Amino acid sequence: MALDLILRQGRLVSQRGAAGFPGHPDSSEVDDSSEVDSEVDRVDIGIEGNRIVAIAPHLDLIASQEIVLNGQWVSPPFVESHIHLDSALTAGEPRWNQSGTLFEGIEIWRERKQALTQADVEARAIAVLKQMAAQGVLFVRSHADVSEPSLTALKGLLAVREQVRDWLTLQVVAFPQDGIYGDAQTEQQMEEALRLGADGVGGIPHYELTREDGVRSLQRIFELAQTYDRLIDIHCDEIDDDQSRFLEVVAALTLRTGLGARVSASHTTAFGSYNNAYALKLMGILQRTNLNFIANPLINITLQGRTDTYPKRRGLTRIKELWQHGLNVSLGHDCIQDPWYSLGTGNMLEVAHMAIHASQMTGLAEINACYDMITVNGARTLNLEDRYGIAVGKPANLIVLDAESPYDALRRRATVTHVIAQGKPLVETTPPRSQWLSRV
Ligand code: 17E
Ligand code: FE2
Repeated sequence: MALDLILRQGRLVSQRGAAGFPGHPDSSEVDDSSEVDSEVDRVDIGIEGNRIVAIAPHLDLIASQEIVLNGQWVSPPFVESHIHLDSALTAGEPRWNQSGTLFEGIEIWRERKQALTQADVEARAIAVLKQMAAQGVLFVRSHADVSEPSLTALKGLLAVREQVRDWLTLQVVAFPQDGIYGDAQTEQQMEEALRLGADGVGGIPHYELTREDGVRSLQRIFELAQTYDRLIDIHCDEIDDDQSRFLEVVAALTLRTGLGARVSASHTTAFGSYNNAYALKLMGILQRTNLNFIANPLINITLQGRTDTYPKRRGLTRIKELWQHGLNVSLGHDCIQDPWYSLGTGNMLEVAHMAIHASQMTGLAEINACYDMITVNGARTLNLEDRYGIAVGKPANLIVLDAESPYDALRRRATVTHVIAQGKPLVETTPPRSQWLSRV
């Protein structure tokens, strides 16, 4: 039998947490003395069509194309669990965010989005997705602002979802940036977005006009998700206010509806400001829910803490403690060059690198957990189930890194040398190499 593609002599680093609960400290991973890569194997990976059909130390088969990896490490692709593709690449339009706050960002975006066209949204979104895929990201969840009656951002991103379908899986969440009850129309626009095919229902309870509106918005979001059978991903408590407590409402609704892992709470930065007595009680409730948590360390650490002088808060949710309590945490960029954040390159290793620093997850098991947060945990957040991972029978999505292990990849933010998307090579990158010219 001739296969379509064989990757020869790749190394698979078995993520021990991945079989059960990824990154869960109940697994042997918490022991910092354990080796990172005790289960390293050199294998050939056979691909037919868009599936992995064989994995073995040596495949005695031929293929139309072979790539020899010489022991390079093969990983499942990166998962971007939270980005706003509709506003990406608009930094400085019409002006720069001078205060650096979430709220000035929302004001600037309100001005910029008046000029949106579907072509403008599509061109910027595709440019960013190509930038990300070139660095190993093949699964992306994007929010699409549905606060404008035209629904241009949403329609643009739904069109992009189809255009990239052969090489990247895009989920689109209907996100009411200005609040569901900020005006009389947004609630209907949310529903229209779901009819048009949005994958998820979004929300922003901490930005609704009152606490009661915030709670009501969450009730409506859960109703809509049940009616239309969609996922939920809420921008929740993205503020340093220790009184912003919508996460407990999300938890209660998740328990009562039984929606569990179909629900994600994004940002939850106020959790970093809650007093420890409340945080401890809340953590116990969260453990009963199966909720997913998405942190955006690059943006959280720059947007939050802006009203503090010194000491200054990090403005990040309790990433380490959520992980220690067995909850699923994944990471996203949130922004790439937009009114909220002018930097960003689409490299998930930068996102995890920031999480390691800002959450002080510097132990080896903790560093490995941060790698899980940009891979397997993200797949869980996106409800990808058996569509993700390297095993016979799964779709052939995988990346090759110029690194020995997750730790090595994160430390050096290593180059992704090969990206294989749905069975076909998509991108190849040669790592930079310095050449010494004298004095050595
Ligand atoms: N909108 C919002 O409410 N929060 C954010 N972090 C971004 C957009 C980027
Ligand atoms: Fe966001």
